[in-house]
Amino acid sequence: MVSPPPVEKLQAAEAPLVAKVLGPDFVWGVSTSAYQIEGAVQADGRGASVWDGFCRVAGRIANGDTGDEACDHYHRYAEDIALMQQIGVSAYRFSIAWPRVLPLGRGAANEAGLAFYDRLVDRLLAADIEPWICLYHWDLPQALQEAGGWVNRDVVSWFADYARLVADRLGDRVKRFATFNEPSVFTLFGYSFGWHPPAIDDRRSLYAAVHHVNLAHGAAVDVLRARVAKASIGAIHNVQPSRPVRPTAPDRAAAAMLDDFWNRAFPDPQILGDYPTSIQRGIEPHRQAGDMERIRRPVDWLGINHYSPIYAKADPAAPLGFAWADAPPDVPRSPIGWQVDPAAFRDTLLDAQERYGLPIYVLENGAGAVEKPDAAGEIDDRERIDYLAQYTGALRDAVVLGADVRGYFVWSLLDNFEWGAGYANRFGLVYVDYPTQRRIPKASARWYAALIRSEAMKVAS
Ligand code: GCO
Repeated sequence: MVSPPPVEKLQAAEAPLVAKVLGPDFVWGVSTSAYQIEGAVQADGRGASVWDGFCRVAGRIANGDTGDEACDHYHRYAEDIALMQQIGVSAYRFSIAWPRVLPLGRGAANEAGLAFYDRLVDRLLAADIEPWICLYHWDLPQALQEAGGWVNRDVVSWFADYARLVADRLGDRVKRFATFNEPSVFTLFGYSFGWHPPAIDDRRSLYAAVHHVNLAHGAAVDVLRARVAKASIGAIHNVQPSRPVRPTAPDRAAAAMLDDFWNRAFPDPQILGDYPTSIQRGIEPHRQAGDMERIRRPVDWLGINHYSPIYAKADPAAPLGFAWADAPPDVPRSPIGWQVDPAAFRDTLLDAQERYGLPIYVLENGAGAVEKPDAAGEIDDRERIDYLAQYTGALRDAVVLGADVRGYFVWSLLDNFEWGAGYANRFGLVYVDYPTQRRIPKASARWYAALIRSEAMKVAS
């Protein structure tokens, strides 16, 4: 087991002056997800997830990478928690691997899988780091996919039963729960674009999945509210301005459709009580009496993931009439080419505050890069620091302008399995040398540690 670097190695880099006091209760965290970091996919009774199989379909994942080992967090969680302590975060958002605790997705629970999350939560609490659990970060048990997955309305009860198992096991120590991570991503990419499992392109299945995920969210909220004392519940949505790639009427219509789907198809019914108009017709065949009340269950906060604006172009042949487009060539970009636009982040927070009226936690923000240690064995990730400085500055500006933002979680603690990009794109504050599983804190880890300390030393104005 490689020991983490001594604390003095995490000396504060020059932390930017954070002019706006975010207050002593502001939550500074880091985020990960089960399939992207745990590895140990065959260990201790874990069942298969849809991603285990998807990674084995030729051409789906860069370099033929899989999450089989990932960051081996299943075995190295204590070391990773020590790194969180050194950075100084007060919260850690992670996801439960559904097939690790219910190998077939329903029926018999896996005690060894539950015991892992017991150990993880207990170690976090001992380190004075608040656990934030996300129930679903895309790793549906394969056995449930074979029973229809998100297209089968029975999935609502399967998910509620899974939520109950987690609530009863961990709810005495964990109060922060998210039902889903980025439902618009895994439904659109899984049932239209073919970039995620089950990689089908079928409009009816897409809308069925959308509606059943929303129903599952509502059912899980009810379970968590009933079984976890003082539960603080939300869902995590990717919220990003949708822009036409060209100033033409067809592309503007495509961007509006992508906006409705990407940004509204889940938070609107969950918080406001109905789907955007453009979505409603597709949902109709799957909607039953009382469904909208089953979906709109009281939540305590809105989780927002944000990286950059997104772009659409008209595509009449596509099931939803739009196709994904790259940002225009002349915009500032992160090292992996995502647009850098902190003003869009500020405005996203303000718009979300106005539309939904809930406390906001930013549960993912960060910058990817293709990087490796320099001759001295360090990773001087200046571009990531620059991105994080701009975006935390934009968050501060949004707060000054009235957004009730109460926390910020960097994606991610560790370099990890970046879905279709495999391990090529690195988002971590900490570098992972996969062949040895050695962790190397990057300059951005020191920068973030300094930012947190500079904030903590301030007194709320
Ligand atoms: C997402 C997912 C993360 C990604 C991260 C970088 O937002 O796509 O929640 O799993 O790894 O966003 O793409």
